[in-house]
Amino acid sequence: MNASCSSPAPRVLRPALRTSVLAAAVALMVLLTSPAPAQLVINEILQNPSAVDDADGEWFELYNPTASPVDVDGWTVRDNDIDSFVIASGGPLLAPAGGYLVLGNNAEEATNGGVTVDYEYSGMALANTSDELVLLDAASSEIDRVEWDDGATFPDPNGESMELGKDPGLDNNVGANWRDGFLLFGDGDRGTPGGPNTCCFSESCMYLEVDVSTRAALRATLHEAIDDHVRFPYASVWDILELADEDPGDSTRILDVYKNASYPKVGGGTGDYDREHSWPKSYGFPLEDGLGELPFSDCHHLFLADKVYNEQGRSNNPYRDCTGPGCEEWPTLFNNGQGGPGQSNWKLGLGPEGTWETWPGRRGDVARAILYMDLRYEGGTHGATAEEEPDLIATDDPGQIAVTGGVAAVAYMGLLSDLLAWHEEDPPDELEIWRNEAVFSYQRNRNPFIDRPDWVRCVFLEDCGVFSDGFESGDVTGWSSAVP
Ligand SMILES: [Ca+2]
Ligand SMILES: [Ca+2]
Ligand SMILES: [Ca+2]
Ligand SMILES: [Ca+2]
Repeated sequence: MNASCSSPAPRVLRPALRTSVLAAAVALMVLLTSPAPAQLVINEILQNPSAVDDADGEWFELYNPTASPVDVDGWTVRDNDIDSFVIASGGPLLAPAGGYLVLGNNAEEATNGGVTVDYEYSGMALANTSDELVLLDAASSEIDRVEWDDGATFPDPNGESMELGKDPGLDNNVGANWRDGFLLFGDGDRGTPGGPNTCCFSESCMYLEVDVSTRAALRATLHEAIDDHVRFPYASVWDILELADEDPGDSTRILDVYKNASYPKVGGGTGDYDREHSWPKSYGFPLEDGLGELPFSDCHHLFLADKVYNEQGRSNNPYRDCTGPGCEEWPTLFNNGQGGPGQSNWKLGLGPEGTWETWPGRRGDVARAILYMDLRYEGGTHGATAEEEPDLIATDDPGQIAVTGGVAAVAYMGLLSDLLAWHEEDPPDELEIWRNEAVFSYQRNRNPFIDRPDWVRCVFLEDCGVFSDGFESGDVTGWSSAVP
């Protein structure tokens, strides 16, 4: 599976280079974008099914990006040599406005791998190496074409479809704009026949289907936008975290979350730092392997942390302001323009009754990580692994926070009010934006509260007034003030 949807890779997105690189990326996107939108787009192709024979399970999906339905009755599909068929549906066959049509070589769901086919064709085989799909309208005008190339630039999967990226206007002649299908369908192959594709290359694409009309709609659609991320086994997340937590001053080093110490990258658990679960794994998902691994290895809440600060300092104390006598100081170092005297972590007690007040420079980071976990995990199952997911809830009630002996269906962390205050006190900066991009490039999902800090007020405080950029009225200009 090609897990990365982010382009270009974040390692070239150092903040100093960000503006010029993003400008180049925008220019590249323009080059990759069709000059005029086609009426229909060849959007997904399963040329090589695994669950059933190719003779039963090949299909391709057409997407209608326009605001009107398109009738494809009488249209022709062919390749560059002899394969060809005319769509003869005995009446209108409509690709709905903003919707999809699936054409397959077998419409019988019991034998075609479990895909719902809108039109069954014959006279066309989709080669697993190199082949073409050419779509002609009833007047024989070419509407769209895709030519795949045996893996040279297009994905070359087996048992997974090829999906065009979801970003609007992507040129489907460019192999790099395609990705392997990811979500399970039917009898176990992967793809999204008849529905939206899964891969977003850009931040704005991630939130295209977010509905900000009500708080409930925002929460539900934001959850959908970040759900079903690409899971990496816990043993493999060192690479992701060493990129995400890279020291901005030195790409051979990492910056730890609690001590603000800079350490040389060592690539896997033998150095001065380890992997901190900002949502402690003992609260809901203590198992490293198999059941419960999904939040366990979710890099949006994992931070590289000084081992002593992680294990003897923070431990599994909930996040909250440390007040009253007895708070123990855990100082920070000055690095990356912050930390040092007067910017300390504070600790009191141990376990669910305990307290860990994260230092001012990173308290917003950990707050947004916990808020992400609350939104990302809502129960149900993962769309690509079928693994059960917990419902994680950020709470203000310390009595709800408890060590769970195994994987819990519902688990709590807090304290919500302090996290919301920390979010306001320490808004996203370059360090955290970098981290979000790095994790996105692997997991295919983002922390929306880094991209859109104002959504926190609506989701968690029921304060859904006018957003600063007017997005709720449909205006996406100036989107994400946090990203240049
Ligand atoms: Ca085939
Ligand atoms: Ca699809
Ligand atoms: Ca911060
Ligand atoms: Ca939840």
